[in-house]
Amino acid sequence: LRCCSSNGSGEKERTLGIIKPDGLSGNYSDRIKQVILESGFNINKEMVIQLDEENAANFYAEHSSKPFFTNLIKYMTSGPVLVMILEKEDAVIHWRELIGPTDAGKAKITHPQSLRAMCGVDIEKNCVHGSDSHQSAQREIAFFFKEAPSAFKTEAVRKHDEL
Ligand code: IDP
Repeated sequence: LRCCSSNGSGEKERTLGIIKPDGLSGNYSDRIKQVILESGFNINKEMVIQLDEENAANFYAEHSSKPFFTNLIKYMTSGPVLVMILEKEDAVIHWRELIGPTDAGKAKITHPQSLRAMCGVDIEKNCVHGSDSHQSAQREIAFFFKEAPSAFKTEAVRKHDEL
């Protein structure tokens, strides 16, 4: 976890948010989206997709040598995810603040208002993802929405806006 770098410019920025399989299957999407909109983000695009092992491994390539990698891939492919482009001034840092710390169990104590405290369980099953820097956001948005969206098993795409 590298958290959080902001470009500090006060200009609109885009970040990538994901409601992970436990968040979707736990029916948290509507509550999460409500918090997103109430916090002043625009949801530019969203899609529900089922990641396969290759997709998930590529997305989390930076963690490929970590002991939790295999379980992380199982978790992220255990059901559909909802991927969103979120836009706001300094979106990266604001979205990281909203989701809270990686360990949802700890978040319940230290950041009880955070999304991970609301819908996550532990350090793995933390129900939401947020890009950790402006550079990561650009890579992750391209990963899902620009380069090869056809590489994903897309269940539903809703375009709110053009990129
Ligand atoms: P982040 O999602 O808060 O940026 P990262 O360190 O980038 O956290 O880890 C990516 C994801 O891998 C986490 O959101 C979580 O699902 C999982 N993860 C991170 N650390 C651990 C761990 O120590 N054990 C099990 N899973 C982990």
